[in-house]
Amino acid sequence: MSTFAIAPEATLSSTLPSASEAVASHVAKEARAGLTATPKTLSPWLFYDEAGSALFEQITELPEYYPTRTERSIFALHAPQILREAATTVHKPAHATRNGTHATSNGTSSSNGAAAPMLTLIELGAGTATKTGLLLAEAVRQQGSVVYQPVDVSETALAAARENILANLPGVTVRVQVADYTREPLPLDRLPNTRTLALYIGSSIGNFTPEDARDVLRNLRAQLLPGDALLLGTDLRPSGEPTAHKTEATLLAAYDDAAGTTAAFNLNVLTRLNRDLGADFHTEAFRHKVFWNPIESRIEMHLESLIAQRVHIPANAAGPALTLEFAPGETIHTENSYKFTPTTVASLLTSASFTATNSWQDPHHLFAVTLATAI
Ligand code: AVI
Repeated sequence: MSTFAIAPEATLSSTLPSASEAVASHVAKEARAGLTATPKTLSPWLFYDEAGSALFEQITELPEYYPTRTERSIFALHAPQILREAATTVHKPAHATRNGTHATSNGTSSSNGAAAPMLTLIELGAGTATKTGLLLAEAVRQQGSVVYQPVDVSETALAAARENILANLPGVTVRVQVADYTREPLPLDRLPNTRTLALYIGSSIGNFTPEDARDVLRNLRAQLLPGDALLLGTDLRPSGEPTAHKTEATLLAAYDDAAGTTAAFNLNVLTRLNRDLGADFHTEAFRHKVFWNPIESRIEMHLESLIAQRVHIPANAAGPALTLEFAPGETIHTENSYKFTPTTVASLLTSASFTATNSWQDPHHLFAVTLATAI
């Protein structure tokens, strides 16, 4: 699986390479593997150096990029119900009925009179946790306090998250964890009568192939107990109905905005390779290219070579010097952003031993937030 991770700084000792050396070697390996493949690819985690992370923050504010604000609007409207259901939904496992067939029961609320468990929130790929404030504030309102465990590979983003939450959200205890959530274990703080609610929001799951997305959710599921909950944010596929608000054009605009911010974000990966690996990409000889792939149900981002050209990468720890040949029109495939239907979300969840219990969409069916139970 290609991951979005670097070795966490916290685990490095003086006998091991420094964090920046570890990142550089990871970048070198990824670039070598991707750029010598046919067709050429680069892993999307390479976008997120300092400049790329700042550009992504700008993307989330663009008028065309609806996912961030739409997901936030769903939380603004439904956070009370989402958290109540996450704390109280009881999943009855599959059982034999009288006539011998199997049945499952989803989304029935606890009615045995026992106090609802307290929720502990864990967030995968939390970054600076700007998306999470509404949910945390509601958890404090319902429970009086909440333990929040943001997980991310970036120690600096987590430090910012902790500072921001401590300053603005009294009642939240923050326990940061520097880790690659795609494959590392996620030690959870478990107190009596608590239930874990894992947050995987922002449609980050959409940047994985279906197989890798399943593996990410399976890694999470392995850390949870039956009855724990997952809140998953997914961008929706246009329905294709003639009256639908969301069309292919909505998607293309979101990934090819008029201000050129997404183009700059995409091209920045070449600047990163020039800086980190001493490569000699001429960024002006490439262009940002986006298309909708309806078969795979994904937006694809590419960097298209405008001319026949050669690019050099000097020898490094990952291997000898490379000369890359580009034909005019040849592309480097830099990102997939998968778009879902309620059915594909439900089957992804099932493949990782979760069952969807409820979901919320905005009125224009741009985005979905799905609550699921670990089974
Ligand atoms: C981080 N991820 C969910 C974004 C997306 O929409 O796939 C990354 C992005 N790429 C271009 N614009 C935004």
